[in-house]
Amino acid sequence: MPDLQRPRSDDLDAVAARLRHHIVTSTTAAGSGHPSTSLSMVEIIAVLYRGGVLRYDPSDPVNPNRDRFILSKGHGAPALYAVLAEAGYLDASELTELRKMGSRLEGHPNMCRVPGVEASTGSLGQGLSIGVGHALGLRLDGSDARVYVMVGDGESEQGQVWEAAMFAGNHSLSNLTLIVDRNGNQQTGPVDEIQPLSPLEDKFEAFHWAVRTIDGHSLNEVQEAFEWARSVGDRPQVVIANTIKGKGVSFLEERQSSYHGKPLNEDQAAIALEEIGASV
Ligand SMILES: Cc1ncc(C[n+]2csc(CCOP(=O)(O)OP(=O)(O)O)c2C)c(N)n1
Ligand SMILES: [Mg+2]
Repeated sequence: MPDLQRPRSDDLDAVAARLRHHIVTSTTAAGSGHPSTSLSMVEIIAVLYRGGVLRYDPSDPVNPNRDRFILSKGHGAPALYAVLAEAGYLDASELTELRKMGSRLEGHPNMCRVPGVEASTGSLGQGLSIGVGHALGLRLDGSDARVYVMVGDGESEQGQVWEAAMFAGNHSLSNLTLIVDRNGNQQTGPVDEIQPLSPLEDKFEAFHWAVRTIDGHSLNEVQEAFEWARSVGDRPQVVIANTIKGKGVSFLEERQSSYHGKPLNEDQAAIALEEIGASV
């Protein structure tokens, strides 16, 4: 079997801008969905899929040697669909079918309908457990494929996340990388006011994980973090990515804690697209 490629774009800034464009247009066309959630994860998925991190082939989506990306915070589906289009799994013209009756681009990702979706998520808290299963299975198979899971910070209040983290640490699952999209906000307000996670680094270290904290909007820092993760070798790694909910759209950034799950109307979307400035 030929080696899988790690696709790489020359212009990740342009990739990120296109992802933001599609996040806004798809959720506005749907009249529902989670644009601010999706905007906070853009640089991370841009680097994963187009920055030479994940090995994959859109013409062979279940190749056993592929690296896996599991979006545990499944309400970020508009971002996942946008990057799957960027990666060649979907046609970008389909993105505005999001959440329409009969569309396979459901509000939360459905692995039975969309190629490239590794897990059906949306009920928060489950993705890391699924990733642990993949990582353990790949190790048993002697595969060098890697598993990447993204969780939200509000999601990380759930007990199942910590059960999976404890298991991964105890079993030294070095082929597993967790990304925490630490945008500081959950559905009803700031994480620090509802159920603080701090000191998050210490908690993962206590569970035998290697830990790195970065600016999740710096393409360089994201890229370096994934290089670091691959080099760790003896334990699972967590990249704690400090992000901004709604990043790239000024009026979402200003009201991070009150814009969860709200699409932009047509006028707002026009302003947002101007700020994003993508050429699509
Ligand atoms: C088990 C479960 N409980 C509640 C919800 C409803 N819900 C959807 S998004 C969300 C907040 C998630 O916050 P966070 O993980 O920080 O994600 P963000 O949108 O900030 O990226 C909640 C509570 C859900 N989807 N699943
Ligand atoms: Mg959050």
